[in-house]
Amino acid sequence: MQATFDQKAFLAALERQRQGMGLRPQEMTRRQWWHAVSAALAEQLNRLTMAAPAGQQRHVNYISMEFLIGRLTGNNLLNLGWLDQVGELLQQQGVELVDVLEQEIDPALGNGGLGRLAACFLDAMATVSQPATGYGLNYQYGLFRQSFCDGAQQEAPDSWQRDSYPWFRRNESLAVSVGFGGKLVKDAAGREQWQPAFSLRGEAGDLPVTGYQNGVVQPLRLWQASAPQPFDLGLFNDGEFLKAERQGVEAEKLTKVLYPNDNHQAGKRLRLMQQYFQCACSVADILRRHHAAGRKIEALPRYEVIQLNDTHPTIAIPELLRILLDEHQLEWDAAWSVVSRTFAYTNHTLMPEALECWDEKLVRSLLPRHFSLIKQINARFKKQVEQRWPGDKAIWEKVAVHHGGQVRMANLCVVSGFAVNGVAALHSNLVVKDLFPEYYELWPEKFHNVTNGITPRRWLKQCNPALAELIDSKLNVEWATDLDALKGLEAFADDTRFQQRYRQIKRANKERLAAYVQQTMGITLNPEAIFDVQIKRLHEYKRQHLNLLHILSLYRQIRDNPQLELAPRVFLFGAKAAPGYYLAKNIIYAINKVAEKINQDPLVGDRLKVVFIPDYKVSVAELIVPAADVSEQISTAGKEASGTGNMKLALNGALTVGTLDGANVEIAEQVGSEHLFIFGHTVDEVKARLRKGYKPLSVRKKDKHLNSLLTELENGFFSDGDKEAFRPMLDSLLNGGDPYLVLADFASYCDAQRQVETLWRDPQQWTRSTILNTARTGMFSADRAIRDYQQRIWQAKR
Ligand code: 26W
Repeated sequence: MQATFDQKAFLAALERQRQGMGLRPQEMTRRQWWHAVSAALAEQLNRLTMAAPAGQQRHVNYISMEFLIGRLTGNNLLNLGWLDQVGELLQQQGVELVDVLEQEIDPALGNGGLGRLAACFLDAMATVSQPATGYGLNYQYGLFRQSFCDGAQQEAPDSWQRDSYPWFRRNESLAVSVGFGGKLVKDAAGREQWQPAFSLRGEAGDLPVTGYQNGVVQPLRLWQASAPQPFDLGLFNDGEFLKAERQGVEAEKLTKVLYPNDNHQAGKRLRLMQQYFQCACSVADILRRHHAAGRKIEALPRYEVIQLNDTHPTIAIPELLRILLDEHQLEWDAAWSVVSRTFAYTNHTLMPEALECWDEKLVRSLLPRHFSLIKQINARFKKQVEQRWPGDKAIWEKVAVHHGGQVRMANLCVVSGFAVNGVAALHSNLVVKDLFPEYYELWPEKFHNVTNGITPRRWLKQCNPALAELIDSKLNVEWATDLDALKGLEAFADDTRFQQRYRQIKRANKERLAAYVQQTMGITLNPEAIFDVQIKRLHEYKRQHLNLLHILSLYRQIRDNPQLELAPRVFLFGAKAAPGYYLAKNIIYAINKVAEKINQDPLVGDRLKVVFIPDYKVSVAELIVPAADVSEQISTAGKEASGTGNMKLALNGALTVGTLDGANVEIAEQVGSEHLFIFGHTVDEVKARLRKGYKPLSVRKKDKHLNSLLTELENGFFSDGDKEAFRPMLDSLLNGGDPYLVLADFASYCDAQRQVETLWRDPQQWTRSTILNTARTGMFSADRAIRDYQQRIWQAKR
């Protein structure tokens, strides 16, 4: 049931907002309009807030350190079905809604894929009426803002102004107190009790998650740290004023900033504090709801499931155990039974440097009781392992939760949870075969695959309204909630008029992007060119430098043969590198320096353009995705768990150039391998090649063309004679063993790119393939992913 729009109430609320600003309508800036409209809408939502009906379903508590939600105002209007009405009301006041929506600063409370997935899943859970609460942190600074200075990445803090963000609904009564540090003491009965050294206060700010035109609104509850209130009078009176004051400072720091690392654990104390703070607040909140419903603590798993978005919230496991044992006085077996039926864990990466391990000294000093419980879990598990593999030390060393002075969070999740899943078919197989083979032997029933998905509301209807309308005109179904219905477009793949409309829409989207690039970067793009797009975090395994080598190859060919006929191509990049990831920043620098040279070389003309769009974020993705012709998904096979940009781009009619990695495999299965360009070593071939002793220098030696490209990077041709400019990147490729097989995949990649060029020259066939991509990517709806979670994990009979 769609929520009805109360025009009168909305206008009154808008008027109150305006009066609060003390301005006349014509005096208001567009930013002020955005604020007023959003606040007025938030007020309307608060009045009609309706959770999904509980029924028999377990309530899902989705805990994630990151929610990369993107702008909310436009998305909420779309989901509520109020876009047109609000647009008209504003027009009557001489204000354009699209301009107003552009004013919103992206809430960038995430790094990349994992955070964006969490946002898509909240949207889908509300849409399929899966009762759910998202739990995260309310960072004062989201992911840094990126700019380029002479081609090098510069970072600036992202002050997104959470304190005045109009969508927050703050609720004092939900505040939680969270302890840290201190020591363990024995109570009268000889049980261990935790005496924290100090505590912080967690305040809840809820953002509304709206289902698609079904009246459902559920909270994304973000915790913000503050000093315990009222001011700790006890300490004050004891003369420990300074200590109390220090707590205030710590509190300030705790939720100040999102760690900008993606796929790399730094092991910082403050990060562990963030993790525990978030988990303690969230578990307390879940239990508060459970008790308020008058339910017994032992019944928790019947009503609640806690889904851990990677291992970042793992500490919630010993936290729940602690509460059951120490506060509810349950015996171990009873407490363990509750815990081990409540938690499910999603793995999002196999990269060894991303698997979280915490130094036991850190855990013990910050969370002594939790550390003690982890040791007990470990000791009990050891008995099980000893029974299954008597005397096998090697296996124990692999599967232990606590070993060699480290606490391994992924192992804790697998041992304590009832389900573990990977995020694409290939990835889930590798989770079982390479990461957790012994656990799979012990508990095969715990392991699942749930292929990722994206919300078609934001990633088609909102970002590509013209295509959405074209689809509406052909399909008589609500495809936005039934994305498989896009199959109906297959019938139009060869229809000349439909093809023409599809091409026109792509063309208009490319013009819109070109205007943005012109305005923000002063670079003119030819919308006739192939828009070849690689948008994702910058990481060696994602191989933006492989893309770069291909660009260099085209440039070399043009200079060798100035008459060369090339389909004009614009290479577009969008990517942030973690500030401490030196090599990744060097790759950005290299792409920018090459871009400079190529873009100003008159010999090149319109044939090549290279553009690194600064400050890539959700709102920029919404511009790029509908404008892409080619989608670069070129990770080393086995390294990209799933990818979700690949899905967004395919759905919007870009053709994939990709390795057989992550969800690319399933995209190829769905759309048919003749409608994308697969290249490169497969997972097994990668393994075999590395086993045999891969020598990048011998690849270079055998390939004269590749050699000439590398030489030009080395000799300063692209860097005003600076021969050191790209040293880190070149060193890793040539002297560092090229661990991601960039050189090994180069030839095959160039082959695939030649096929792209060939198909592009046949516009009918190209368009046919793009239409089939849109028609056949329905399974990548986040709604399907959520239903898979329901069937396989959350609501499965045990
Ligand atoms: C502790 C540092 C750290 C930070 C973030 C380690 C790992 C991460 C994330 C798990 C990295 C990440 O975002 N992984 C991506 O998750 C997406 C959603 O499942 C997948 O589509 C991507 O393939 C995967 O790289």
